[in-house]
Amino acid sequence: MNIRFYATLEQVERDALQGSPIVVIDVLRASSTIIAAFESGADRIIPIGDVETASRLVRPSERDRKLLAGERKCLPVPGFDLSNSPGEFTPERVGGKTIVLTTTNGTRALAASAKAGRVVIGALTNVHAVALAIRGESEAVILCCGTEGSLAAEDVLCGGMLLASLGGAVAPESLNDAARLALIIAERFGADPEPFLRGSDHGRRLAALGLEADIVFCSRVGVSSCVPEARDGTITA
Ligand code: 3SL
Repeated sequence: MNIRFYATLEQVERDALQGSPIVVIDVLRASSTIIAAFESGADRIIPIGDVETASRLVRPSERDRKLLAGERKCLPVPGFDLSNSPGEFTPERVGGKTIVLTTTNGTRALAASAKAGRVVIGALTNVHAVALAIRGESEAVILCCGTEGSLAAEDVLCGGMLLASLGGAVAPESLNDAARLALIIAERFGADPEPFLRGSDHGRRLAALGLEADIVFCSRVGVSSCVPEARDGTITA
């Protein structure tokens, strides 16, 4: 399998991806939250780039079956049902529901991936399941979303762990420098990612806002076999 590895979303937006399967990784927190929602029985997730459009998509009369979720500057959006904390997405809150989700980077990455052949949502929690799901592909793009234009160490770690999990299926000559560094980071920190996530820029930002529980939640490796995929603007499991 040939791999194209992107350490930030901005590089992908320049390259205009078409055709290839793509794994979108936003460990803190959009990808982890999407996986948690499906683990709790959510029916589907509609990713939307901006708060206004998301709000328009859920009429007050639909609020019993359609929820508004997301964040801006890591914080809940006033009037929304849920923020972007994966622990909030319990079976009681989201079971059987449609979730309209808007986040700063994650939903933008999904929009940039719209022309990809297949769009898979990856995080530490489902990293091994994602490797199994894409193993048969002849090529794949690994997109580490980063945060507001900057590299996010936790996404690169997860990308490296995905490469490690793919193992011999990957053509080594296809790996760029970012992928090779990701593999080194995975080897060094993959066995116990929580301290690594806590020390990352975004981890420290979340901790300062009292969101340590989200870091713990998102650090759990391979606890989910759920592999959400986006198609025609909707994510399903
Ligand atoms: O930007 C995003 O998609 C979010 O995951 C960032 S946050 O952790 O929810 O602030």
